[in-house]
Amino acid sequence: MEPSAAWGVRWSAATSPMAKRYMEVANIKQSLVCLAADRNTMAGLFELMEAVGPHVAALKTHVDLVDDWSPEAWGAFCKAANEADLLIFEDRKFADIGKISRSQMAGIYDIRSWSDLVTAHLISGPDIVDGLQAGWNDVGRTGGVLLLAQMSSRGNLLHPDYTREVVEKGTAHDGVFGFIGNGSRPAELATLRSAVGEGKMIWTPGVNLAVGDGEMGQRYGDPTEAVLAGSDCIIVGSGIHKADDPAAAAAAYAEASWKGLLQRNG
Ligand code: S5P
Repeated sequence: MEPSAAWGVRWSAATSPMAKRYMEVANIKQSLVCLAADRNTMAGLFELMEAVGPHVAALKTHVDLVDDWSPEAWGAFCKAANEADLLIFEDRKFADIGKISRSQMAGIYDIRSWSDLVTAHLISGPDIVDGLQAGWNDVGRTGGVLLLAQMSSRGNLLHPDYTREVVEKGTAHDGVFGFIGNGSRPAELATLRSAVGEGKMIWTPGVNLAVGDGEMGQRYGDPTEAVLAGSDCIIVGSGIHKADDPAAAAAAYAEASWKGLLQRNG
């Protein structure tokens, strides 16, 4: 199937090269799954990626939770991710002023040199997006920012008025790839999608085939319902990496997400 047929209006409306790249990979793998690779050893990360790479379209990392991190091991990990056709998304949740965010793209982890996408809060104002873009620009690379418009955790402070302002500012900025929405609440997600329109991505954590409450205030909704409500990518962590058979779990999430996309555009 052509990506334009699978993605419908999103294919023509979301014109950023990174969005097109994601939609193409998702189409080839028939998977709208981003693996939240929340393992804290390099060996665990390699093992996970090897098992689930064919079933997922992107890889989300938290570079600062790895116990035995080294630049060499991380370089090899990112190379393997690129070879598995995965966009690399560092979920750093930047929140500082523009110039500091730019500097934080460098430092020991040098996020600007290997990430394709990063998350940011817009709490400090829109210059953070320019700061992050300057970070990629400093090493001759391009990337996209996912702004947190909603969160999946209970009691979070991203209230509807805040969400509305994030969407207003984010949709107008070329450096913004899209938004993080709350995958655990399809109704909230549908509201977010109508505010965002068709031109930007919405990626959603808080998704699990076992709907309900997770650890420490996490909440989970159904993957297919999230896609039907307007999500373009389901971010799945423990549903895959804590499964007895991560490859089979990843395939099940891929199928649930792909079914949702075909139904949404059918
Ligand atoms: O609102 C949010 C935003 C994010 S990016 N809620 C989240 O859970 N996340 C991330 O998604 C979180 O940092 C974690 O890496 C992943 C969810 O993991 P799971 O194990 O609950 O599926």
